[in-house]
Amino acid sequence: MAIDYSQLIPNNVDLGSDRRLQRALENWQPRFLDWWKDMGPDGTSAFEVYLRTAISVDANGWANFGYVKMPDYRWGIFLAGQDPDRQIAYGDSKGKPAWQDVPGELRSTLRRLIVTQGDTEPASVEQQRLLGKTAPSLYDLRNLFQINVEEGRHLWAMVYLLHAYFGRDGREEAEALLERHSGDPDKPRILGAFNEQTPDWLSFFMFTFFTDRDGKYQLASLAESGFDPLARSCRFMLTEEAHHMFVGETGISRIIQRTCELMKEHKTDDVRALGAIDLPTMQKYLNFHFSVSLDLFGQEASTNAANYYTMGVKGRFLETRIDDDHLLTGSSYEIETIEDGRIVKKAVPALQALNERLRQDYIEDCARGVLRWNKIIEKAGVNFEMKLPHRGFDRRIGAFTGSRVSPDGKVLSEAEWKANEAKWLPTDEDRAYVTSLMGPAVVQPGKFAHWIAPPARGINGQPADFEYVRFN
Ligand code: BYC
Repeated sequence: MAIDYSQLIPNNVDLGSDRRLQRALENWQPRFLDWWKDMGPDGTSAFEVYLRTAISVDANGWANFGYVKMPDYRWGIFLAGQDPDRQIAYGDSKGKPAWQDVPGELRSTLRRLIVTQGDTEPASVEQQRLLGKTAPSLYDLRNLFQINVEEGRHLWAMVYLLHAYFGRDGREEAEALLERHSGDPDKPRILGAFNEQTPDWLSFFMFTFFTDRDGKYQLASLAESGFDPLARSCRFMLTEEAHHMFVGETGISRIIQRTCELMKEHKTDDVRALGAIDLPTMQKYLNFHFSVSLDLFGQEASTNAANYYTMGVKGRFLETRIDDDHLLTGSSYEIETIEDGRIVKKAVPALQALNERLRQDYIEDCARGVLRWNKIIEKAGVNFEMKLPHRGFDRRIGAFTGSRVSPDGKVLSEAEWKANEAKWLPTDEDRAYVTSLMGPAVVQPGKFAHWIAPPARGINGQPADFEYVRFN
């Protein structure tokens, strides 16, 4: 029986008027639900979760709160409002009207970017599949599920573009998005960080702080795309993304706060003996997630990035606010690289350095969050400072690959690295300790696991003991 998708899938793309598109989505939707059942949050289909659902893009419509069973969540398709006069802001097509359809010569490039973006969304849901079993509170459990359903919606956003604009190839790519799986040796996800595990809540909060923030910067660059439907999709996705980073930042803040409280109360640094997560262990997790996320920006000098820009498919962060010629053909940009065993600064054509420039914007944003974490530590009177490691630390993509760089930016021999690695990155023992603190899930309203402080306020103004998840 035909499903009325304009009813079932809230949307502002007039789905009801396009039979071909409807049929394509009718085909894909049950596969998505099968994937959600098999690879989404484990054993949760009967839970009723206090979720926000977007039913329109305006201020009142994008955050509708209510109890929803996740398989019944209405994964809507929303593009930010259209500016009929929008012009492409950069590259060879600068000043031309934004494209409402895919220019033939950009078809494979755009498809590839949309697929790469789309691939990360279900990947993160897969990575977080088991976390519900060890949630430190109902509040946190609800936030995990909110993020999961919204990553699902972001997948829908990219699948909509593939179905609506890329014909048969697009439909095949949409299928493949459900066939690759995080960490699968035969069919892995496309980007490295999305094949790592997110086995515990410290990892989850670090992931949502660091890796979701890559999402923010990549989406912001794609929000500058000359292909208007992509730009508008990404602009709306960014609205939801902010909550994901909030969960990461406040999650880590609350762990820091709890740890510092225990350190003060018991006048000790040895908080492991007290069942909390010590600050040096948090620093190691930070180092890991930061460096894995830096890799997501690609090579420092990249002809792909130069081509994306020149062709008008992917811009810079807040492109229109930058005061330059938006062509970048004559300018250069300084990147760091390794030459003769030393880290050196080197000017490269600015067009080639766009990945690095975006990475730099990202690093500055991360640093502001770390500063806020340090304020909590300082306020507690504890003598410890969290730091972002050097951008060359433990990298697998780009100029630093194959070199050993310490967190403070010294190039090391393999022996020096080996002698210190356990101080800088989580060891098996650290991971086992953090895992030992996880679970079983804390399910009494208003109660929190011992190692994390309660949040400053509830979701949507709800009280501390609100029943965010009802188990049925
Ligand atoms: N892993 O010239 P380069 C999010 C490949 S997160 C594996 O630098 P380019 C989210 C690259 O494909 C945001 N391979 O590449 C967060 C290329 O391959 P070819 C996701 C990698 O294209 C949390 C080769 O190396 N969105 O939304 O400039 C939860 C040369 O590299 C990696 C996007 O990424 C890697 N890390 O840059 C949920 C936006 N890096 O051409 C969601 C779309 C590079 O030699 N993607 N390679 O076969 C892009 O804009 C670009 O593909 C990248 C790579 C920036 C990722």
